[in-house]
Amino acid sequence: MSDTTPSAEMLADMYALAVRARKLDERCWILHRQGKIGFHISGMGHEAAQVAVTFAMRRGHDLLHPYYRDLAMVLGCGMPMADVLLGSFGRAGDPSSGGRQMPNHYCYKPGNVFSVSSPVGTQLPQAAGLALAEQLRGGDRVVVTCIGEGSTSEGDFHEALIWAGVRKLPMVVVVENNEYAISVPMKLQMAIERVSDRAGGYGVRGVSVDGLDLLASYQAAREAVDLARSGGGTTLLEVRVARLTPHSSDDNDSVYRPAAEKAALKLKDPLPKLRAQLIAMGALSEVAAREIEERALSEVDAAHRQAEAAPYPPEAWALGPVFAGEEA
Ligand SMILES: Cc1ncc(C[n+]2csc(CCOP(=O)(O)OP(=O)(O)O)c2C)c(N)n1
Ligand SMILES: [Mg+2]
Repeated sequence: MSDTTPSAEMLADMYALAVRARKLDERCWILHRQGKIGFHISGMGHEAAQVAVTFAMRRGHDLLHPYYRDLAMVLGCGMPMADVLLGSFGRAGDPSSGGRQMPNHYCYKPGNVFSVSSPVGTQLPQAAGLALAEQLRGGDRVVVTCIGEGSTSEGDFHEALIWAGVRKLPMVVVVENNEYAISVPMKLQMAIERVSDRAGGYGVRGVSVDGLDLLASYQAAREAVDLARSGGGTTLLEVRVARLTPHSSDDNDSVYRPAAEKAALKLKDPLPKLRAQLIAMGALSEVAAREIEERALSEVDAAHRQAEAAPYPPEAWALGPVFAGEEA
């Protein structure tokens, strides 16, 4: 057993984070179908990998530049559920944008979570810039940034990875490979089997791991974060996950995803597997698991009530402020 093996207490905390993300995610789909929120994009199927990466970070110290599926990561970095839902409901108190961004464009300054931008891939050069700044300052913070496999075809990815390799930046680039970019399957996105095979071309370390397996993902993420902190440079960490939902609330995946493939997705859900694994290991009892699940649901209910009752932004906010210092 390596010294990075999580304790039973930490495993229970990891399960709790995965469950909190799942319950909130499920509530958002319900709210969307009820016509109460305008949009939702899901992290379902990505949670084990996201929890693993979050726990590998020094949360509140390291920096996270996430993408739209990273619900478990932003919750793990301290973003309250109510803040997430204030964004979903487009309310004035939304910390990401005062209710003017699309939902799931997370930002949480107290947890060092940088703002998600809609054009995919833009977080990569921004994260490389943060990592370069940290390196120049002589700090020990690691920058973790996440991206879907489809978005690694963007020039932004290429440019960021070049910098990462040349400057040995203290960064981990997590590629959440769910094998689809909206409707485009992986074999039409790239002519390689593993996204991590791209790493060598930039002079960075490339690792692929089963992102449905929390323990394997945690070991891989810890190695990558520790290496980055100790001056060993960037790792491109590919976590092989499953997109359990359509691309977003506004997508119909039945038109491009074979029915048999969709049916098989249930078997890929990382949460029941994690639950059974932790109980078998003795890290969780059935009662403790149920308590975690009930607590998460109560937290979602409270956040839901709070966000739905919150006021909308004033009309004038629609015209500003967009830039710092600008008045509405
Ligand atoms: C520059 C840019 N091009 C296209 C889009 C539209 N778009 C939004 S998400 C997405 C798919 C991204 O797929 P992937 O990177 O695999 O992430 P996933 O959604 O599968 O997690 C696309 C094409 C966009 N937002 N930005
Ligand atoms: Mg994808």
